[in-house]
Amino acid sequence: MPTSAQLKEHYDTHGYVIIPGLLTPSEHADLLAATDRVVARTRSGSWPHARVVGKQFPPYGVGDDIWGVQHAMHPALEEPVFARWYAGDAVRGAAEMLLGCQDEDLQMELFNILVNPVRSEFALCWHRDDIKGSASEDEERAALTVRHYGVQWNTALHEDVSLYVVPGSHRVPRTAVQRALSNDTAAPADPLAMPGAIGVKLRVGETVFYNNNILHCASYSPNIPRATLHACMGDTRGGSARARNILQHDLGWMKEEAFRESLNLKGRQMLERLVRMQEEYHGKDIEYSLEE
Ligand SMILES: O=C(O)CCC(=O)C(=O)O
Ligand SMILES: [Fe+2]
Repeated sequence: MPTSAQLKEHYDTHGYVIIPGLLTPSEHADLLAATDRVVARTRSGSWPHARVVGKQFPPYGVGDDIWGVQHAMHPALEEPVFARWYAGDAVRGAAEMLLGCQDEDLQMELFNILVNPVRSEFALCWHRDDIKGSASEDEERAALTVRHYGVQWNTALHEDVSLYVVPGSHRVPRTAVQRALSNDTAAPADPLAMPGAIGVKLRVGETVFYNNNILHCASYSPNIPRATLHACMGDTRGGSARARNILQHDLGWMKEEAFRESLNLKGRQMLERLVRMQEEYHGKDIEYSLEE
């Protein structure tokens, strides 16, 4: 087993790292059972917050097939295992190790679930989450040298072969060939045609943490069951650096008392830091209480 320092070194150098063991067998069973219930609700239309086949970025709209479920921690889903695991020691510990921060810096962010479509294949084009494909080389270079104050991860509840990344691309602008293959519109016929690309294969229970500005894409097949927890967490030392990426998702429900009450102490503290960032970014909504 690599040391923490080796894992962090791999993450910093290559823009991603695979870490096993962030869930116990009983957590895996509980998370998978909760995921199956939530996915069934979403496929039937009773949970409206879906990632819809045909649409890569929010707002996702409506459609007849899905590739993901939004807001796993929403109290209306009544699945507290998601928030308990998210705010638990294993996940927080890994995030703190990669961010080089402490518990008191951690900010709650997004927690979604990625699944296979059931009707047709679907794929995401090559992209960076927080830099547009149309960015010039100089814009790209400038955005990539800004320090990153968050981690994003995929945790596989079934084996997962959907994600592709270009290791090291979180630090350098695209080459001309890479740029031509990441135009934000066409899904790749063959992800491995991208120079430098590798497929990220996760065994059950493994987690890949990746810099969300690494060049990445994903491909989904109705014949390959997928149930992958997809989440991110911030480091408040970055101020509102995370706001643009995080607040594009509709997070009003996270400010409701029912959600706060569903969390343990660590979860509440992380939530309070998110709410504070949201207030600073929008400069309003000051009535929300940050008191315990
Ligand atoms: O399906 C995946 O693993 C990647 C999803 C992704 O890149 C995104 O939602 O921006
Ligand atoms: Fe992405």
